[in-house]
Amino acid sequence: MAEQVADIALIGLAVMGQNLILNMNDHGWVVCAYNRTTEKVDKFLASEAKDTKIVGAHSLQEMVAKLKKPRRIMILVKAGAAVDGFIDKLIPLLDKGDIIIDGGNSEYQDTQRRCQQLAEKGLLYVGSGVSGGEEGARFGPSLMPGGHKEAWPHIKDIFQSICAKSDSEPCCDWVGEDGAGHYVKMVHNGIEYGDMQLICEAYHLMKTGLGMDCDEMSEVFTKWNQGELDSFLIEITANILKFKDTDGTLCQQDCVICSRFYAVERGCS
Ligand code: NBP
Repeated sequence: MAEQVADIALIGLAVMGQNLILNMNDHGWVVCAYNRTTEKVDKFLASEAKDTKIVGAHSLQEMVAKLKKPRRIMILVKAGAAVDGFIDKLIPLLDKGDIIIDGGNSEYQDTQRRCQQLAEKGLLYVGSGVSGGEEGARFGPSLMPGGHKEAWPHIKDIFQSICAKSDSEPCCDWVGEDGAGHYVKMVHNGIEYGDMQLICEAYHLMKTGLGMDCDEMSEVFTKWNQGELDSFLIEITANILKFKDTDGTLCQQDCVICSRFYAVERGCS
């Protein structure tokens, strides 16, 4: 039988999973990495995870056997059927009191349903919003865990060590029962997308109404970022407008704000 060495397992070695594992490793946690396509486990262990305490598994059985008890397993895969698929495969491998955490962007009603499903099996379930993208996952995300509160004492230290800090306060606390974590993440995303829509409407008015060029608009966003509107989105908008592609045109990066600016360019704002 494998030695129970890992504090937590993380399923899903795409951008979010890999970065969160490296973040956990930096904070002293031993993580067992697993992915559906197991070649990615080997690739990760041989590259980014080389010379760390991170261990890997090539099957869910092997992963579960490497975990300290109560077992803590975080899933960070595409929301929807992939999450249900892993939960169904994990249930027969786990013991009462073990904890499954879904850190993806799951729909909160799915999380409510999964809480009920796992409560019937004596397992604990947490649905956690994770915010901050790739950079956040690596160096400090905002975490919004909710679900079965009995799980919180077992995951609190891990979550509050890896999350972002605001004036040394962790950007992570228990947000409530059932699908509360994913509900909060949904509201958070709604605010973020509303904010991006406002930025794009401001761009549209400045460009088509006032005839301003990108440098002039960038100056306005830079000024806005020094006052009440100081925020990540206003800051990157100022930078996007300042950026010149090699042909001198507007930034063509693959991000939401750039693609919306292009929608304005094409007259379909
Ligand atoms: P993706 O959302 O691109 O998912 C890729 C992962 O899902 C891989 O591990 C892949 O395994 C696995 N997967 C897929 Br796709 N279909 C599967 C299936 N049917 N069965 C089992 N595994 C499957 O990864 P991500 O961008 O790292 O995001 C992970 C979660 O975090 C998502 O829910 C996302 O919405 C959320 N999130 C993302 C961000 C961000 O900035 N990217 C921010 C906040 C939250 P494979 O390698 O075998 O194909």
